[in-house]
Amino acid sequence: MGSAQSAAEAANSVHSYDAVVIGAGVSGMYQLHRLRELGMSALVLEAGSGVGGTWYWNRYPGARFDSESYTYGYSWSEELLAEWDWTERFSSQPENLKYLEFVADKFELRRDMRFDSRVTTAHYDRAANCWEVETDDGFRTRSTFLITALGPLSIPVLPKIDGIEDFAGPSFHTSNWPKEEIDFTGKRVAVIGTGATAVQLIPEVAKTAGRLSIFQRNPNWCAPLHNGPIDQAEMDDIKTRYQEIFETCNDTFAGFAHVPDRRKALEVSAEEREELWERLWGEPGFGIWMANFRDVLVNEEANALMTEFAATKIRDRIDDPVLAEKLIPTNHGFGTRRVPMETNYYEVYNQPHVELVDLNETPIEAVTENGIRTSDQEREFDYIIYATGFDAVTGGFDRIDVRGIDGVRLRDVWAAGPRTYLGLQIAGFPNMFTLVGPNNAATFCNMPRCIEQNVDWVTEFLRYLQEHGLTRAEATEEAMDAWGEHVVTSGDRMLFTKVNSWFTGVNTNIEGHDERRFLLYAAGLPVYREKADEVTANRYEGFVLS
Ligand code: NA7
Repeated sequence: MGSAQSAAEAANSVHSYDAVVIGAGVSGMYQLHRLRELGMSALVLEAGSGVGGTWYWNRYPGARFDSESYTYGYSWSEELLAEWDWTERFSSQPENLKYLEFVADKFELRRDMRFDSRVTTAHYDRAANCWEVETDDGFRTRSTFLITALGPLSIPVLPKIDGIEDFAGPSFHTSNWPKEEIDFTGKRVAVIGTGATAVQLIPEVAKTAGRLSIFQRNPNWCAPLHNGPIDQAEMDDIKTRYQEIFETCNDTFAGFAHVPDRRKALEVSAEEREELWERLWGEPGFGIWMANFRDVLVNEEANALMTEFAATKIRDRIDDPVLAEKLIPTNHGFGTRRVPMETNYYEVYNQPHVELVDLNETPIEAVTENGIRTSDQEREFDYIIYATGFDAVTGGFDRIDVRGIDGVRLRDVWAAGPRTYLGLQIAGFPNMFTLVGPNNAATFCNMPRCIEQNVDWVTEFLRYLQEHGLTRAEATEEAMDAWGEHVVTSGDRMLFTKVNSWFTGVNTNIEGHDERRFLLYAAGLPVYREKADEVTANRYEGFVLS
């Protein structure tokens, strides 16, 4: 075939839309729904074979919400709220995926979605004012607007360990968990990592595994989830209170239903501290993190007291005192990294078939054909599970060749850390909107609450452009600088900005990710919303529109 002919064929096969959305998770699904309201033609490109994003990929046993289920669902359809019943306070992955599939069916979302389509390139064509997007199977689109809904934790990362590919048995990252059920009965299983994912997974695997070895580099401060069923009477009651529930969430720092205590730990008596902490420790969900005294996450002294309380709780549950100390973090205070929520996590370590391998004492030297070799011995395994986390927040962007005006690469613009305006737009990349982008409140949030804010804001912006006959919107460098400054100054007081974790972009498994970069937004949802609404009220100040 001549090259002229193939070029012509390729050009013919470019599909045109008003907007292309990348990702069919919680954000992409809602964004599509709202684009239709604007009368825009839109297509969602999704790497997976179905909708659901996080809940499509993370199928490991034990995967569930840490948000109360009824605070996680979409709030924008009365009908949907009336029709869907949650069966557990913290719903499990299969039910969450079923919910999102139910939404996709109900609003016929799939007809404007293309699955098994991993986007590889997104280039802005200045002359035509459009985005050209290509997927890994050569499908090409052109659209005026590009909306990324990539998810902040969608790029799983394997550890940098020699010999990973040498292991002869099955091994996988928790986020690439196979669709078929795995029977661990009597099997020798290794889990590497002890973050929020591992803490959900480990008690489930321990139920049937013959031997379970947990490879821990650093322990985390885990708190009890206290999950339980929601019966019909309670669900009926929740339905009458939805409006109030969502209002509460939208008024809190991170979109949860847990309202912070107005007092400071350092200003009350030891008895009053103990009283609140005991109560929150006994209550379901993130209350112990989000409804704590208001100085616990910002003042080191207050944090140290809370940290000691949490340490006592761990010691109480571990039979072997030496082992208990290994499970108590010493490199960060309570709540300064993501608090994993647990169900019988600590009790697992009291069981004879479970072993903690402390990698500070005996580091991993290599994965071998039969198992894992640490500095003291080689253990054989039937399965190796990597619960080693993600290339957080910017990872999804880095995997796509995104180029703006004059072919400038987003990767280069963000080389020293992400720069955005409102976490939603970037100078030099006109008409590209980044839902749950870096430095956006949605990165540290009960996700759907912030996602709805993001999507609604972008939708209203697009409506404004439509109504004013405008087709191009681009943040200015100055607006981006000012936002960056606000992100840093408002985040500075939070203790979690001083700790290495995915919040601060530190990942020893990724080249160049050893310095802290601030990926989140730490002034909270209400401040974020106010700032975003101000921009709207001031006719999109900080953007150049044409
Ligand atoms: P996290 O929270 O990033 O945890 C990853 C875990 O894997 C953590 O314990 C890491 O230890 C460990 N890890 C990473 N690399 C290695 C190597 N090379 N060797 C040993 N151990 C390693 O990811 P999760 O999936 O648990 O949770 C992510 C989010 O998903 C969570 O915050 C929720 O919002 C949902 P480290 O502490 O770095 O020493």
